[in-house]
Amino acid sequence: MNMFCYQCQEAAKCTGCTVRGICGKTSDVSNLQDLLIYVLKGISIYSTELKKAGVQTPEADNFMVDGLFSTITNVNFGKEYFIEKISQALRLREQLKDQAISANIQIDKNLHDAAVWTAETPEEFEAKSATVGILAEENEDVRSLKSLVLYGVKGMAAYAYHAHVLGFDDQEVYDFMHKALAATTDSSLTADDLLALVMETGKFSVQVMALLDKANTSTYGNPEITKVNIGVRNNPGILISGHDLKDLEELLKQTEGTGVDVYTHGEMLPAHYYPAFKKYEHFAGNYGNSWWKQDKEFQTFNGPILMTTNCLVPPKDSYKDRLYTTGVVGFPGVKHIPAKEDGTKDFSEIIEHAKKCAPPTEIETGEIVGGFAHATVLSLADTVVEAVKSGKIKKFFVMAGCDGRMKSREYYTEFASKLPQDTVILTAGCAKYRYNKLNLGDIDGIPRVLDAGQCNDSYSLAIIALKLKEAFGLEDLNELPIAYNIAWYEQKAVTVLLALLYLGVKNIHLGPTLPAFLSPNVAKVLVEKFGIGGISNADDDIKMFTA
Ligand code: FSO
Ligand code: SF4
Repeated sequence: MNMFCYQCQEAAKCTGCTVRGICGKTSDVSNLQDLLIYVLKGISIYSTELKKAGVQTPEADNFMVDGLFSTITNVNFGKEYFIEKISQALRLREQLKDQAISANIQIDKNLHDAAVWTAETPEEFEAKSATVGILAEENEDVRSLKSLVLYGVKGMAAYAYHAHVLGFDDQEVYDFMHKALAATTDSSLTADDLLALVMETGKFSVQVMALLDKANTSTYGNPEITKVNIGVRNNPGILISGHDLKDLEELLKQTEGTGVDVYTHGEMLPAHYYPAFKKYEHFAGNYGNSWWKQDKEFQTFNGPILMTTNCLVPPKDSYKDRLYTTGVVGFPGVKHIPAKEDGTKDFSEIIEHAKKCAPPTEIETGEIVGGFAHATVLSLADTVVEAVKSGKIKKFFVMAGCDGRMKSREYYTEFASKLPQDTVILTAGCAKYRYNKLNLGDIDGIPRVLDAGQCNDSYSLAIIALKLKEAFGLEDLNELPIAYNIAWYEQKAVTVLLALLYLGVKNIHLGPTLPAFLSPNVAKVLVEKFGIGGISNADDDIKMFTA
């Protein structure tokens, strides 16, 4: 075994990637990611102690967020990147240790190795990296619970990162993330303690999603119902993908008046719903589909592509020289646009590059409709409640989450198209591309697919459910006519799942496969306590959900 990673839905054989990632991550990078997480745990041990003594650690907070985010699936594939990050992490950890000593904080003599191990050379890093992955935890249930916490915290880091770049921070969230990382080094914790920590991760997942929602809506306005063009224009264009709205804002400003259009790809589609971006004439539309189709769609786009976050796929030579990364994203040999001292970015190189390229090749035409985040849906609440009371809407299906390349995900297209006409799909995340072009019609003007936005906006779906509970005067969320059939892929989906569990949502179905990191015992607890289930086939599942 060269590596071990089982953090995403595409884990090899539904157990884990051991030679090379299905995602394209090499074994040395996978191991170095494990080592970075390991040193981050050491940082969190000191940071948590400092915080207990009333000393805040802002540098460690930001470093932890960036570090965790960079290890999420399809974010960063760079060996050099992780070697540099580990060096920085070791230096930061020593600074925190010195800070703790000078603040007279009593440091445990038997500190975990993550807080004391040190090295300097890449060779030493590589040697250590092969020993610190998740398999170092021998008990499979403990390993499973710690994985749930770690992956939940990784997803939280992505949300916290996006909020932070917009100037929104929540100290409680950072404190919890450190506490959770430090706790995963504590061998005295029982399975019950860890289960409690999993639930607490859900609590702070809700909190960080609320923070990001506030950051996005107070910076860019509440998403509005919007028709997005999926065809192309005749100018050269830049394609922006990933989830970072701040990057998009800067790109739109810098491209204004240059004759270069800006198109969204994948998870950037919902940016069109924000009032702040509608004023840009050259914000041309959405090109293509979800992340895994980028190997074909980046090719036919013809112009440069800016990847702001996941999901990056190892690029093909046919467009690699047109690909740019920014933020925590990276791939060896791909040009990276760093942030300047003041946090802004200079995209002029991409803009000049675009001017030399042909306009995008048209791959489809038409429009898709979205913008049904909580403010819009709640403004339609009376119509929605009336439609439910009159029986025109029998059931809502939350089909949020991620898309992926597995053939078994065709299930979601079939499921959506076979759902009875008196049902409405609530979606968010790139999972929507499996059914957002099916023209499923509407019910009294309410589209049958309501897109709340990015996976980051799944929070909206929780708010909608909570408000509907209120509107119907119900005691329990689970009495609502809402079923949850969620497609997952990477670690942000774990965060969303834990948030829903924390809010008390039961009977969530997860697919296309259950996480490889759920041990049989942990899966049993999730089934018994929360009614978590998998999927079978579209016909039987529709019968089961509508029974
Ligand atoms: Fe998709 Fe990728 Fe948004 Fe994920 S683009 S899969 S959950 O990283 O982030 O929905
Ligand atoms: Fe495998 Fe997923 Fe890990 Fe990549 S992120 S190595 S595909 S489990």
